[in-house]
Amino acid sequence: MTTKEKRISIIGVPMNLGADRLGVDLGPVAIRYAGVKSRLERIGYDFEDRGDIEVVRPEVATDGHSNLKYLDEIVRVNTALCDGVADIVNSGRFPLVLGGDHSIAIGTIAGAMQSKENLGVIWFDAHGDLNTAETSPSGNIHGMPLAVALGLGHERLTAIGGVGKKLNPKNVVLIGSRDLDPGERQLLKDLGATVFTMHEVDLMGMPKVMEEAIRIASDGADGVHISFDMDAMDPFFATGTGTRVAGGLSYRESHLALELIAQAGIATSAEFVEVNPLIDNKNETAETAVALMDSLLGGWLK
Ligand code: 5AB
Ligand code: MN
Ligand code: MN
Ligand code: MN
Repeated sequence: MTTKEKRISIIGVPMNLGADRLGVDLGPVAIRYAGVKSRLERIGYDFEDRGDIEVVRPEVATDGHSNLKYLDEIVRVNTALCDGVADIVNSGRFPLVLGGDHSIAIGTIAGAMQSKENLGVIWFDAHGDLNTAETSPSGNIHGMPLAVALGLGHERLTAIGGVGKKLNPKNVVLIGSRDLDPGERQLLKDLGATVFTMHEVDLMGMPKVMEEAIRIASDGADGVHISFDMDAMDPFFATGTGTRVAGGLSYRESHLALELIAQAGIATSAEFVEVNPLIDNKNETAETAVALMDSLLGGWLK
């Protein structure tokens, strides 16, 4: 099941505990309000909305782990999300997850891996999301999901979806990076994952970056997950996201990247995360996210 077929299920995750910031929990409702259903139906998808995974309010969540804020609740939600995504795939449909902060990639990727031998990932983000409790400057788990998917981090996080089900770094590609912590830089060198920072995007241009990214992520893989953090975009085009970093992807660079993935037909699951309507301008960032989904899902292909 890739985006070349036409059955899709969305699942919302109103998570903010991984970012320790109010408002990003409203991402799924903002994206629905921006018209995700009608947009995808217009492209010809058989559309199903599986609703939201329940997430408790931070005021009542437990928080007892050093430099891993809200670990217990984040484990619970990601375990449910893993099951939800695996169930969507098992019913022959494409899973599209709406965030919520990026800690939910732990559950999305674990769920997508259930039916795959070797899943590739293309990770659009200003950040590496490769911290562990030992390296994180914030203790926020939304800065850790890619490390967890690679098998690094607290064992209760890496165990979600089954111990041993981990990404191979040779099929992991980061695009748009421009704010990497020292521990993340070291880890990237040690792992040998591919990184196209904004420097490479500027030098090579998006067509060449995507040609290589698509080849590397799908080489020997039986599926590719697309994780799109809205902060990959320049803040000019995505105001409503919590950890903005200047100098990001333009509107067209972002769309072109996803259009080229659609054309290659490699995507088997996707998530759009870190939409925060409380710090946005008239829900523009959710609207941009929906337009990006349209590009990834082939709305522009004729
Ligand atoms: B996002 C930072 N690296 O670990 C950390 O938005 C920021 O999912 C993480 O990419 C940003 O706290 C997480 C400083
Ligand atoms: Mn505990
Ligand atoms: Mn992120
Ligand atoms: Mn980010």
